[in-house]
Amino acid sequence: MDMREWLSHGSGGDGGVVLLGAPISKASISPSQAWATPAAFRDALARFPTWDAAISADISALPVRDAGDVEGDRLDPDAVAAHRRIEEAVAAIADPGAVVVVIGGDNSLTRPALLGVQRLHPGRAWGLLTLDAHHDCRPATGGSANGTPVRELIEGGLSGNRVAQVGIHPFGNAREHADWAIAQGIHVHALAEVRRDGMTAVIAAAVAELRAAGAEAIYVDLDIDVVDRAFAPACPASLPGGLLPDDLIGAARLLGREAAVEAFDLCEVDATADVAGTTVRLMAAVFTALCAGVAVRRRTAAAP
Ligand SMILES: [Mn+2]
Repeated sequence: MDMREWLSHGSGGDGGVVLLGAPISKASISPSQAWATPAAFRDALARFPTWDAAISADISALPVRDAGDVEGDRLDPDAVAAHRRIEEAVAAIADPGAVVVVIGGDNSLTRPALLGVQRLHPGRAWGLLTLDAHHDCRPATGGSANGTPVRELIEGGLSGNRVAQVGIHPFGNAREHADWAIAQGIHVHALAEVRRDGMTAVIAAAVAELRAAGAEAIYVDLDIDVVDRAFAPACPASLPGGLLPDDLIGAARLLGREAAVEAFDLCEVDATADVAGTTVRLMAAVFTALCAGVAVRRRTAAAP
């Protein structure tokens, strides 16, 4: 069985994974057709098996439900209404104990998706872990955009020390946005730190920081532009000198296994700008790895 068959035949996500597509791109600062990506992503899953040899994970036994796509923003003047639809759709997911995975779409989806999972699990203290070349801490003075979600969430009440960012690129951010992130108490892990210490150590440190700050549940934002532009040509803002594909795949596997992680998003890929399927297949590999992680998490939880 391949990953596409697994996803399309799954009838319930209880205790496993629920996938929701968020085909939006009107809030992208740079031109993007990221609305086209959820469908291309599902097709690319046919390239991947339901067996992850790295951690001996059989994904085929994991419950899954494809909740389909939220109505996107193509016919709207902006992304405002689609953001509302994303939040409502996530908040309405009724698969107990499922890990929610939102497939973008541009990175502006992270704010409504996180607000949605907070409604799904009320009363829990949430943390945000991003893998992203950028802080996404631009002020939302011109409205919600793909460069603003972290700032909007913090200004909306998320404590800065419950945010950790991995893979920040030396040329990815204006100084004032980097300064703002530090001033809020965001835990920043630069690309160079990943290269020096390895992804396993950096993810462990980031999760520990969020837990120490009181986070009981963690939302993981996987912006594919954290990966080097040679491997992520379909991300409008990917850069030379970024992470390698296996860094992000490894991070997804680790975070899939992490008990506190309740939700993911994968974003910023414009499938219409891809080269030889490179970026969309990377996205599919990242999803496969996180599902393998969840499969191992459930197996471990079920063991006597
Ligand atoms: Mn981003």
